[in-house]
Amino acid sequence: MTNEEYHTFIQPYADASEVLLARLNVLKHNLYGEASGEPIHNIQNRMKKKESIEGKLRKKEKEATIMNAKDYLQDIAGVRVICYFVEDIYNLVDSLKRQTDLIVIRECDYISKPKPNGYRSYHIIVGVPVYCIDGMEYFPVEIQLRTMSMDFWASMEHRILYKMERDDREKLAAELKEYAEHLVKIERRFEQFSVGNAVKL
Ligand code: 0O2
Repeated sequence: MTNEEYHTFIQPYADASEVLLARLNVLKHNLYGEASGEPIHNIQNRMKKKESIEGKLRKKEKEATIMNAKDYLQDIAGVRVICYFVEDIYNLVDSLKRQTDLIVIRECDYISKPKPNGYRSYHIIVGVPVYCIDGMEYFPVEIQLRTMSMDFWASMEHRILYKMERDDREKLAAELKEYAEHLVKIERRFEQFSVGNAVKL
């Protein structure tokens, strides 16, 4: 895939991502009433780089073409939503699902069923309608919803272990799994201190 092909290809995915960011920002401000806090701490987004698209296609044993990227990759546009509480994640997912012009392509709840290594997050791939002069087409955007503690763990694990070769892999993986379990406990403790149980001074 040439640089030019990549830039033309990526544009509608970037547009879909922008549409979704706008929707998430609206939910950030109005999902709960004034008295309660906002559900979202911060939102990050990224477009998959050309080299990363090519690498992922090669791993799937597909030729690195634009056609294959469109057919086999659904995480070209990615949005990460960092929330305060687990409940916020489920409320946001419900609200997104009620937006009838979005289509749910795939979802995976790694919160109720964490990965064996301790990874937790809610993944949902939605088809976002993008309108252009030729009409409308859905483009997939992968949304990862996490609490701050899930994000802390996943970001560190991504940095030091995920897809890495290390001699101490097994030992480190066991230690990280233990930390993931500690974080679940801390998260639950924080839930007990949430707004429902507090009055603003
Ligand atoms: P990167 O480097 O973040 O881009 P897919 O791989 O998307 O075709 P799959 O296997 O269903 O299909 O994806 P999954 O398991 O839902 O994971 C998608 C993304 O979630 C990963 O993207 C990671 O960003 C994140 N993720 C999943 N499992 C883990 C984990 O164990 N640790 C961490 N830190 N992140 C995880 P990529 O493309 O694999 O990686």
